[in-house]
Amino acid sequence: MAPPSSDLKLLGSWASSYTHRVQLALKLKGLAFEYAEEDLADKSPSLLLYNPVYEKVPVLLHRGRPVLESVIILHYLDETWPEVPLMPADPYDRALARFWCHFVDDKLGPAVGAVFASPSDGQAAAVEQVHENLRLVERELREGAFAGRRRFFGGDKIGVLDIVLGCGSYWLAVFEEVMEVKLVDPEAFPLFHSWLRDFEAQEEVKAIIPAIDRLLEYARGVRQMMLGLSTRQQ
Ligand SMILES: N[C@@H](CCC(=O)N[C@@H](CS)C(=O)NCC(=O)O)C(=O)O
Repeated sequence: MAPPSSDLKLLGSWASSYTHRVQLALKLKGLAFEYAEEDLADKSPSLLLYNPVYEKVPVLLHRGRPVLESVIILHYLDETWPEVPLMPADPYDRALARFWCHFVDDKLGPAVGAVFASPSDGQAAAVEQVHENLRLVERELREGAFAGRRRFFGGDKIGVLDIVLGCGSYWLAVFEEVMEVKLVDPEAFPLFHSWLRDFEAQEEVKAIIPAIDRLLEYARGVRQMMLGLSTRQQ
């Protein structure tokens, strides 16, 4: 049963893919929630109170108690409201989903972030790191753990790994444009590419991901700031 909206409150940031993970999970589960936009340059007392360790969004408050870290929040939601499951039923499939969620945050995400932060002379190496990680995903989809999977990693419906891998993957297209690089060549990564297009076409996902123009403007601003900082440091 969906809780009354006062039960769930999300502290988030509009451009944060970690926040989008939680928003998407809440939407897929049909859970009403209150949303508070955080200014990450001027964090609210609530954010500092509820996440004093990392001081980061997202923070989910359930009846006033904070749940922290996007993937932990997804698991919490799944355990508390299991009616629309995000985790696979089989323990081995659950272990796989957890492992690849970890891979997204531990390897793929940082590699994508490094492209965005790279100076022009380090860009090619940073792009190669992303390709190396995408090759790993493509191989799993073609002949590894996810060969023969149904439409999504979660089966016919979006699951936890779709959420974790998919929320953030739209930054690939944003960084391609801002940095003038090719990150997801459909010919090199056909299975990943078609999975991503399918994920992004889902109504629930379209409702969460901000407009590309807004993301582009934001990314260009951050890139300018980074370039300004790096020239000042020279
Ligand atoms: N591992 C965290 C990462 C969250 C994260 O990096 N949040 C960023 C926004 S995208 C943030 O709050 N940054 C503020 C800061 O670093 O001061 C999660 O999965 O929730």
